[in-house]
Amino acid sequence: MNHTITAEQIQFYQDNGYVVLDNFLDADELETWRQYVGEAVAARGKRKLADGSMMEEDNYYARVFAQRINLWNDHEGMRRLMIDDRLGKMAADLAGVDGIRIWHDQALIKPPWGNPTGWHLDNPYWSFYSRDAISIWVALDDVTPDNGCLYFIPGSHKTATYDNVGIGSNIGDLFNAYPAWGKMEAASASMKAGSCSFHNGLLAHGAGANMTPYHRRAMTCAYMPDGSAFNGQRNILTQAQADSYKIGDALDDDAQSPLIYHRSKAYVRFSG
Ligand SMILES: O=C(O)CCC(=O)C(=O)O
Ligand SMILES: [Fe+2]
Repeated sequence: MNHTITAEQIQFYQDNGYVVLDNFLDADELETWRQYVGEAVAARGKRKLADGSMMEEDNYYARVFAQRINLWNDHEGMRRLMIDDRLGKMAADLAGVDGIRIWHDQALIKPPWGNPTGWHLDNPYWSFYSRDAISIWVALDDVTPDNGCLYFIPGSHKTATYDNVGIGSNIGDLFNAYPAWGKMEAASASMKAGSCSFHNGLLAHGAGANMTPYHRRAMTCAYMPDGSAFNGQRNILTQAQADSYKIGDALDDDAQSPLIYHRSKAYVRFSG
């Protein structure tokens, strides 16, 4: 795993809200990620969350991507891949924060001829608000504008608010809420399998349609800066968990949101 982050990459991320890192996984690691993601997703069936509280329905959204969340919860290999301090340090360095917790991982697999991913922001959906929230997106297949690579509006994280525009079938609805972004050009992020990108949780992003007869597999993880507080939204929490927090309480439950890296603490690395 190439987990070095240069000062130039940090600056690019801070300015643009995203960065593409080529050759993140080597060939063996890529095979491991593909295998574990394949096993974990197959074992889920239609369950998006392990406890069955979110199920995939047969609708437009299911043809955007198969979404299976927190695979680290119920697949030992995925747990080892996700609870990795090297990933946490990359995220912490790019975001400029001291500690990184997993908010949720997710496999996002566009089916052959899959629908595009509408333009959206991530962080407004989550149970905490942070201008430093960050996600990794790892390409498990080569991605290009042909099969649903990501697109970003560079710099949009700087002017984003927490106004949430749900992802629907009109891919450009976000631009009704943010008309200035609608006049900007998007950057596409073609990547070889094994490369990755990071994007800020308030960066406008989406993905194109899959115009190929093959799957477009991605493994992603959304990270929460350590010290973030509950904002009243349930998102992926159970109702009991959400009920146990008051707005403003720290989301510091290591069983739900493991701290995978902190500058001032030593963490055991689980690799392979
Ligand atoms: O993979 C996609 O189509 C969308 C990914 C995305 O929205 C994300 O990782 O936040
Ligand atoms: Fe997203």
